[in-house]
Amino acid sequence: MDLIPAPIAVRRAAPGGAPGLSLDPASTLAGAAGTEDAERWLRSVLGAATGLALPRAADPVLGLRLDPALAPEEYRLAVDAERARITAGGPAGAHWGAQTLRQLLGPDAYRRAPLRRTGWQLPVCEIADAPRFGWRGVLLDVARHFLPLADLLRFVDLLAAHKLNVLHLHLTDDQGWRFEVRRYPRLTEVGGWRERSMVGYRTGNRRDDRPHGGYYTQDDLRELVAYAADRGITVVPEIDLPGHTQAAIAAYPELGNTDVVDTRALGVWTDWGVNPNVLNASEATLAFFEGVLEELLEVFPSEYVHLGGDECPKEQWRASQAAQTRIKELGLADEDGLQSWMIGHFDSWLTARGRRLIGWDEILEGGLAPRAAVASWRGYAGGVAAARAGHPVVMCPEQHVYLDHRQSDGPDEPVPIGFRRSLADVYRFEPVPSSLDEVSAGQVIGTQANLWSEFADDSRDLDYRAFPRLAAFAEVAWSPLPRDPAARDLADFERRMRTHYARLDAIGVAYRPPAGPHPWQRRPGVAGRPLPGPPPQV
Ligand code: TNX
Repeated sequence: MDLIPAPIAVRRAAPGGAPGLSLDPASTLAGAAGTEDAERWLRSVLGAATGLALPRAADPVLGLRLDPALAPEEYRLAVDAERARITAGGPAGAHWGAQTLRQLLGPDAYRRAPLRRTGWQLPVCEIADAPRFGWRGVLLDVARHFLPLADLLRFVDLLAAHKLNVLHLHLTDDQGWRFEVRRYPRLTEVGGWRERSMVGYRTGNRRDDRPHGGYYTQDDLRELVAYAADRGITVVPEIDLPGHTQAAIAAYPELGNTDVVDTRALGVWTDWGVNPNVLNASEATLAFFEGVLEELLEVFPSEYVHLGGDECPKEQWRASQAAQTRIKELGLADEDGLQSWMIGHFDSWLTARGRRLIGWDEILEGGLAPRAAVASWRGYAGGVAAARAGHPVVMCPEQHVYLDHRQSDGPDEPVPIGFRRSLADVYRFEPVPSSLDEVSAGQVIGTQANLWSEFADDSRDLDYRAFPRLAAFAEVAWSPLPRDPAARDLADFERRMRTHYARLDAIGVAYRPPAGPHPWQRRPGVAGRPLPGPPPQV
């Protein structure tokens, strides 16, 4: 069956016993109340792959229903020689059950037109399944390189196929602003485009002369949110502040530290790295971003809203008379206090609107806002501190689950950066460090793999960096693996991966082959970043 991610429990009929359930033109499909989205999805993907119409019927061959005794994402799948039944706690669970059913039909079930009309068979089995974590996320950086909506929708399908349920969309950064804000049109008119891009790591000192950019209209993003929701996925938007904001400052120079730099001379940044041009902390700037967030909340219904908070150099605030006056007026200790105060402002602002702020672990510096959740990226330490203080935590340490980082230190790896993490390394990633006691461990609501895009400039590049490692990550986030990485059955995972590669082939995913990149996946002559030391252990 080679299911990925592995379910909690599988019972199979003895080999040579039951013949399995065959699907043919007489097969029917119907979902009871609450499973409509999963039913529609299953009919559309299986219909495309098999050519079967799968009409509704009172007593269908393939049936879906809800059972309130199960948790919302929990499902059971039972197949006998006559029918298959998916029973789930909620709509998302019904979708995960339907995804498992598709895996059971074999790799050809991932194609979008039938290779054959017969021979579609499900093995007789009983599966009981539910996720380990409620937040099984992937960050996509659509700011450094814009990803067209069609590619983004395809990526949602890939997440759903791996039972991942959060798409964290990094919508703004120094190099581009991708979210249409109707009251501030310059954010996308000016902030959505840059003149050129750095090619590869900065030491290579290479640039192209090709303008780059793009943005999503609010309707584009409403479509994305609905498409994801149909598949059990929540889109969590990120507006990064107060650092990583040069694109916004280029559009509206009054947002920057105008008493320190001539912000009117700033364009959208064309380099990669950490940028000194950050927001000022005036009332007007807070009000501006409240305006941005008002429109953001209308598009994204997610409970969590990510406000960044990472990598905000404080030099300009140290040099700015206005910032220093603000620090004194507010009775703050220093510049870290000022950033913490800004994040705290939006923490209350979001709370008052029934939402919740999540930020990168730098938001701990200068004091963590009362309701904020922390995405721990610089390692486990920020997440551990936040969990002990009773805050929700998403573990995404860059040493382990940054999928923009190199998969090997071989000479052919395209634009290699960061830590070296192979498929096996990601399989051994443990989101909950053993230093946390049981209560604090309960604050770890989940885990996330982050896919930054400075060095991945299109969908195929993203595929290469994300896969196959995202399959291992999905199993870490979903399956009840031993917490001790050494106790995990890597050989079994690798065996199941053989079938999974065939699924990825059928979808058309440009993954990194186990033996190394195809010639067309290499980027000879484009500089990467030298390998740092080995990652710290849990
Ligand atoms: C650090 S992760 C960043 C990103 C970069 C990434 C590259 C984080 C919160 N900040 O801005 O894209 O490294 O791996």
